Amino acid sequence: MELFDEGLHSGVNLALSVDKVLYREQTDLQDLMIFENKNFGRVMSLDGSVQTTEKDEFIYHEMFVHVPMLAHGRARRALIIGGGDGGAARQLMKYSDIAVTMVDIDRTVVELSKKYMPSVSGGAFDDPRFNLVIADGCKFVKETGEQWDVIIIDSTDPHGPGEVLYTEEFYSDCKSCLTPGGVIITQNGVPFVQEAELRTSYDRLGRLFRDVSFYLAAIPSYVGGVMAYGWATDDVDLRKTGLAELAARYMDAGITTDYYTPEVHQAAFALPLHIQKALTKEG
Ligand code: AG3
Repeated sequence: MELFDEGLHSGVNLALSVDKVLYREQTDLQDLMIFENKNFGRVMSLDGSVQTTEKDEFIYHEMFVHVPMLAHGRARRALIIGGGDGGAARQLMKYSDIAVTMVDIDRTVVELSKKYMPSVSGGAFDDPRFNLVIADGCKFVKETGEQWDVIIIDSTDPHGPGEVLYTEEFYSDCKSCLTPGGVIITQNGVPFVQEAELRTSYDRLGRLFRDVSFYLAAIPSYVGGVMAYGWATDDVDLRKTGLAELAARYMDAGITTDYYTPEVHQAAFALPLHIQKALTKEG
């Protein structure tokens, strides 16, 4: 039996059985593979790291999208950087009054996800409220004069092509693309095995925004424990949005979810002590 052996983190590997290879190619930009696994369904990997699986993508994408959307409460424009599988876009489309721009560097990822994992994007790519831009996200945020209420940085880990999406310059350019009171969410890895990356993001975002924190969710196919989403905004009240208010907004939005609840939203911001300590540790 063929094994997919992730090796993203040194010293701990995720091994998945490859029940069937559906696609494998070195694109101009990255090494892309789609295969079937009996627990996760179809799995997409880029440069040897799991990006999305059919079975657990809802956890990752619901928490990426509904936490900022419902904390913000009046977001009408959302920007996704990366996110080529369309999972974040699908969650955003659950809001009736939304316009979404997604900027991904690799058109192949978008096309293959649509073909082999259609449930992930769930028609979002064909929605009139969705606008796809194939471009370098760094360049895009530097040059666009437009602004968004919620910016979701759905990137790969900070190695290879994704690394630039973790720099202070990029975060600062994103900040210029935020409407007042807007919020940026980042994919920040699994703190237990990527503690240094957590701290780096905390420092970089902390120099730019009044309120910087993280929230957590366990994504079964991201090995090593819970993963952290970065949270950055100048509106210090957003993170404190109360449970009753979140519940009212969730009801009003009329969306359905399988992981997200207002209670999970609030609880996700409670950081275990070892993570809090990691954030204040000296460089
Ligand atoms: N975004 C997250 C990739 C994380 C990979 N990390 C890992 N395997 N531990 C990819 C795009 C999902 N929409």
